[in-house]
Amino acid sequence: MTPQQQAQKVFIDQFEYQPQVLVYAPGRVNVIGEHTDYNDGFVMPCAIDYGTAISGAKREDSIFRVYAADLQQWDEFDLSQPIKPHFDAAGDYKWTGYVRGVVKYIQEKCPHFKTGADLAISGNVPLSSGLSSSAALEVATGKFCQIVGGLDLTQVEIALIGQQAENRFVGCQCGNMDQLISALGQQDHLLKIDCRSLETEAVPVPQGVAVMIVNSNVKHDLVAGEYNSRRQQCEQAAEFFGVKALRDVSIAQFKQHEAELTALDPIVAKRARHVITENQRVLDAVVALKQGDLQQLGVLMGQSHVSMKDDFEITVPEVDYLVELAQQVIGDSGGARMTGGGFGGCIVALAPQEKIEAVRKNIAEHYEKHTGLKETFYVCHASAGVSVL
Ligand code: GAF
Repeated sequence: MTPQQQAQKVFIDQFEYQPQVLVYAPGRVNVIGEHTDYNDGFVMPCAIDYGTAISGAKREDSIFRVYAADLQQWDEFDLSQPIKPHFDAAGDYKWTGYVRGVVKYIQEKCPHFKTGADLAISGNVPLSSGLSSSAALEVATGKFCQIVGGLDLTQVEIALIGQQAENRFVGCQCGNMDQLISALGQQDHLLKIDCRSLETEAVPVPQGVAVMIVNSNVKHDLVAGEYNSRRQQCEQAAEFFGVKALRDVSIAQFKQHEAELTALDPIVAKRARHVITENQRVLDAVVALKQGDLQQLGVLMGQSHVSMKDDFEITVPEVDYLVELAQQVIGDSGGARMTGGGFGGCIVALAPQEKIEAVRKNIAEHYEKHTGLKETFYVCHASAGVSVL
């Protein structure tokens, strides 16, 4: 059953009447440009064909009753009262933070929004795997509120409200990539996003090229992880260069001051090197994709992975190994790298479709033997962003 069908079925089971609204928002995989979004830089993700659906209906009062079908958990809050967190430090009921946070910041933007609703949520984005299940839930919630409340909000505004929920309500200082791609994704395209101007450019996935995702099944958790500290280190580096964000530092400028910054703080210097070079790799990857140059794309993805491993220090050995296994088969016909926030999660590989089975086989033969963990392999399709069905 799809998340859409599941959400509708569960709504009827739990609320015992017919839903009026069905929205769906996808997760994402980032092909290149990691930890560049909160540095005002460039990213190039695509939305994937895994996502979160909300089936719901407007109520006459101001109560939000929410049922998370996959977790079999309830939440309830009143839109006429200040909205407060309901989750605990151990991460229990964390999902409620994404829903409550979005409603809270929608109210900040649209203070008249007091429309209560019943909601059933269901999704199939693997949790804690770096494929943005949280952004999918935030964007789906924002879209749902827009529809039931008749609110004048753009897709970009919905995405940025989702980011605020994460930053100010849940406490993860994430950038804007995941919510933007969940809102703006385009079928069969990657989206180059300028995370400062919010300009986007759709770049077609070349004909015959597969987007593979392999989950290491090493769980990552952005709040508990070191994500926020990476962001701080980037801010320190920007301060050193006297700029608003690392986006404003060219590779030449970095090289000129690299020794000085390294002497001052070698860790901060490495973090800056990753972000500054990664921004350029995104721009180069756009050119490579447009020219159908998969070999060059593979080189850039490989460099991106090494940079995340050595300079940003966000990969884990299991993920490094998955990249190695994928690269062994792909050779110079495409590329592979870690995707997402890091500290576990998934790799992404782009290669001609004929390579899919060989990549799958090489990983199946070696990964579990070597790590004791079983991978999960997905072939995904670049998909459209949030929709009302
Ligand atoms: C996570 C964050 F939520 C994004 O904003 C982004 O920084 C990403 O990690 C790393 O590129 O998904």
